[in-house]
Amino acid sequence: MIVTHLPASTTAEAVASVLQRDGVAIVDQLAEPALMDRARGELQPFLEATRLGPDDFSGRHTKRTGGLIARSETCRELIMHPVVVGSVRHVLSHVTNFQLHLTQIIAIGPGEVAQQIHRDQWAFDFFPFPKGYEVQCNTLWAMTDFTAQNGATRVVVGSNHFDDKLQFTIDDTVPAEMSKGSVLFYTGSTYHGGGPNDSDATRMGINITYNVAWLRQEENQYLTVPLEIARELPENLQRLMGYAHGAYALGYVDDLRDPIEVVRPGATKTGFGDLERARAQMKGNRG
Ligand SMILES: O=C(O)CCC(=O)C(=O)O
Ligand SMILES: [Fe+2]
Repeated sequence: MIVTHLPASTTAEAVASVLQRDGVAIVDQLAEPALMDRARGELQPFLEATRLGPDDFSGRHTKRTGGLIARSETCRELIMHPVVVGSVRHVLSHVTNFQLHLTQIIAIGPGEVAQQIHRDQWAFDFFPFPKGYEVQCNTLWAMTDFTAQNGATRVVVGSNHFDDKLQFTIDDTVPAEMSKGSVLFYTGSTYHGGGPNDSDATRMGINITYNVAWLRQEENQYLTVPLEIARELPENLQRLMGYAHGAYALGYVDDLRDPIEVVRPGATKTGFGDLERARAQMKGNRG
């Protein structure tokens, strides 16, 4: 059981095809290490102000700092990275639209123990989605190197094909080791968990996840990113945050208006026409 590594020159199709097979893939060095340092610099004050996790699942030696769109311009680049968005589009191509699910630094401190092995899609109240129906596609960017010793994410390769609600121990997993600037992809159905940190330094990752737009987001983007900031963002990022229809009738504003109009007045004439364009575009991109 090994995690497949792809080079930074990979295509979204290649990532999606490994994800279809294994539920997990790493793209090496997709970002320059300097970009990860820049993100870290922007986020340092927020990290320092973050409290340790309140329970075993969050991790009592782990800090989780969110709101990355508002707090870090560099993270916006990671969120919109074409290889990532392209891969997500493939993995979630069975739905009308997808959206940003959460943005969070996960800083696993020395002494942290292994997190319970889980599927991220259990967040949806443990709904038993049909096998093969992915509702989530996740990324975890390495802000430091990820090693077996410092808490690299533990994964069960191929577990996207397994039954639901299984229990695993760390011995059933392998560490997703990667260098700073690399990114781990894993689907919502893939069993995984944060690794134990037996080193004396903090393992830092940026977790950016995407889900089908007919489900609720983990991080509430509308309330996390102040409207003054949301209004200034690029249109494709606004749409990804959720200022878009989730499906034909989902998420409209008052008189069937497209939510994009709230942050970008005049962006569309009619809500549904825009959705049709988005659909056609998605089909074209898939083609
Ligand atoms: O930080 C990690 O390596 C993974 C954490 C995780 O899986 C989670 O919090 O859901
Ligand atoms: Fe997880």
